[in-house]
Amino acid sequence: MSTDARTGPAPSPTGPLSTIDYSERIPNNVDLAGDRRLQRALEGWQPKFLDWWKQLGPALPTKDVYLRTAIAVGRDGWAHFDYVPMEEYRWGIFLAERDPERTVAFGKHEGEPAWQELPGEHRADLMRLIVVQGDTEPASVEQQRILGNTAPSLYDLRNLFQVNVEEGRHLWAMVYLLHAYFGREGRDEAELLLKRNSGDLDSPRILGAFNEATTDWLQFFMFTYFTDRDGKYQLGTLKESAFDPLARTCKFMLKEEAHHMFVGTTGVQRTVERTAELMKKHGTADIFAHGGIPLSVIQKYLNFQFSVSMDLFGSEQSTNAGNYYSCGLKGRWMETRRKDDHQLVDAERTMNVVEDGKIVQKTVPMLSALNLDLRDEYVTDCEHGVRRWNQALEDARLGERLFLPHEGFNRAVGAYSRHHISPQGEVVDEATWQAGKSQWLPSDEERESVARLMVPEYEAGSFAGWIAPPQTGINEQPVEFDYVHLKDEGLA
Ligand code: BYC
Repeated sequence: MSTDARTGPAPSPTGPLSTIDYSERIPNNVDLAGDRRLQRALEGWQPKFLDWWKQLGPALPTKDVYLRTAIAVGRDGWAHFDYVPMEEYRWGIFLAERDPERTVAFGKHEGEPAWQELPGEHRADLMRLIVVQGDTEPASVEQQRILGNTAPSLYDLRNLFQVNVEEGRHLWAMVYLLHAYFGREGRDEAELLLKRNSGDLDSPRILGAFNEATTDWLQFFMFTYFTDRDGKYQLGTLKESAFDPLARTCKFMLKEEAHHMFVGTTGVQRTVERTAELMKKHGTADIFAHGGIPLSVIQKYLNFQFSVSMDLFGSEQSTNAGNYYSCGLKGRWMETRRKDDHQLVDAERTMNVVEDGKIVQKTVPMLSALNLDLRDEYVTDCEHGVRRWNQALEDARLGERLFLPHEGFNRAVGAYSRHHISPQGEVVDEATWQAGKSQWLPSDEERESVARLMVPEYEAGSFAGWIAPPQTGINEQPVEFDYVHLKDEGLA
C-alpha cells in the first residue's frame, strides 16, 4: 500500500455529519480555511509540534502502526483503523457537534445561552485552565518516550502509540483554543507548551504527576489507569463549561480517553493474572526469580500512582474551584444529572482533616470543596478496577487482595500534605513514615527488578513472560495480528 493510500483522504463516514477535512494541512472540522489568520498561525505552530514529536515523542523507530484516526465527529465516524507511519499521523482539530440550544447548566449564568465568544472577565481563568490541561498532554508523551524499547508485545506497543498520538492530538485541541480565542498571549502559551518538559529541572511540567518518570510498563499501566482517569474527570467538568468551544473540545477528547483507561485496566489485570499463575505454579509469593512481578510490588506501584494522581485534583478546599463553578467555567462531574440547585450557595459537606494527630471530620461550604467533590467521584471509579483485579486473584483461588490506599497516603497537595498517613489511614510520625516507606512505595531495587523483566517481545502473537495475553485483539483483529511494523527488520 502506498503512503498516500494510507494517509490520504478519509473514507466517507457512515455516521452523522461534521466530516473532518483531511485535504487541509491541518485536518479539522472547524472550517479553519474560513479564517486565514488563525490558519496561518496554527500552520506556524505545526512544524514546532512536529520537531517536538521527533525529539521527545516515541523513541522506537517504526515503519507503520495499526492506529485509530478520527474521520468524522459522528457516532460511527470517529474511529477509523489503518496502518499509519507515526510521523505521518494526521493530528488535527476536532470539536464535538455544536448544539445551538445549549444553555449554561450551573452557577450564576445558569439558563443563559452557552458562550460562543470568550467573555473578557473570565479570560485569565479560562486560559489558566486550558494551559494546565494542555500541559499534561505532551508531558505524558515525554514520560512514555522510551517504553517502546521494552514493549511486552506488538499489541501493547500499538496501544502505547495509540495513546501517544491521541495525547498529541489533545495538545492540538488546547492549542487551537489558545490560538483561536486568546490572541498573542494564547500563542505565547502555545509555544511554552512545547518548551516545558517533563522532569526538566528548570522548566518542568505544571502538575506534579507529570514530572514523575514512567520507568517501566507496570508504571505505564498504572499511569493509564489512575492518571488518565484524572483526565477523564477533569475533562468531564470542562465539558460542562459555559464556554462552548472548550466544552465541545473536551467532549470529543473524552471519547478517545476511554481507550487509554482500557489500556490501564486490562494492562494491570493481565499483570495480576500472570502473577497469580506464577504464584500458584511455584508455591511462593516471591516470583521475581520466576519471571513475574510479586503482588506486593504491584501494590506498591498502585499506592504510588494513586497518591500522585490524587494530588492532581488540587486542594480539597479551593477558592479557585468555587469561583470557576459560580462563574460557569468548570462544572461538576455529571452536572446536569445532579438533583440540586446547581448554585450551591448554601450547600455544605464534610471533609477529613488532621487535627491533634487524628483524622476528624469538619463541615465546610460545598462551593469551597468542589475539588474534593470531583476527587470522591474519581475514587469511586478507581475502586471498580481494583475489584476487577481482585476477581482475577479470586479466580486463581488466592487469598491475597489489592486495595486502594487511604486518601491521605503520600500526599503532596492539600489537607494531608503536612502529615504522614499510612496506606491503612493511620496518622504516623516522621520516624514511622521513614521506616514504613519501603513497605508502602516501590524501592529503587524493586523498580530495577521490574525493569529487568522488561524485555521487548516483538514477534506477532508473543508476550513477555511477566504479563498474560489479552482476551481479544484491537478492532476485532486477532491477538497475534501484526500491529506494528518495525523499521529495523532485525528487531522483529
Ligand atoms: N502539582 O487552589 P488549588 C489529563 C497548583 S490529567 C503541582 O488547590 P485548583 C491527562 C494549582 O495549579 C487532567 N501544582 O488548585 C492524564 C494552583 O497553582 P496557581 C489535567 C498543583 O486551581 C494523563 C495552586 O497549586 N487537567 O488530562 O483548585 C495523560 C493552588 O491549588 C497541583 C486539569 O487538571 C499538583 N498536583 O485546582 C494525559 C484540569 N495541584 O494557579 C493527560 C484543569 C494544584 O496558584 N486544571 N496545583 O499557580 C484545574 O482544574 C486546576 O488547575 C487543578 C488545580 C484541578 C489542577
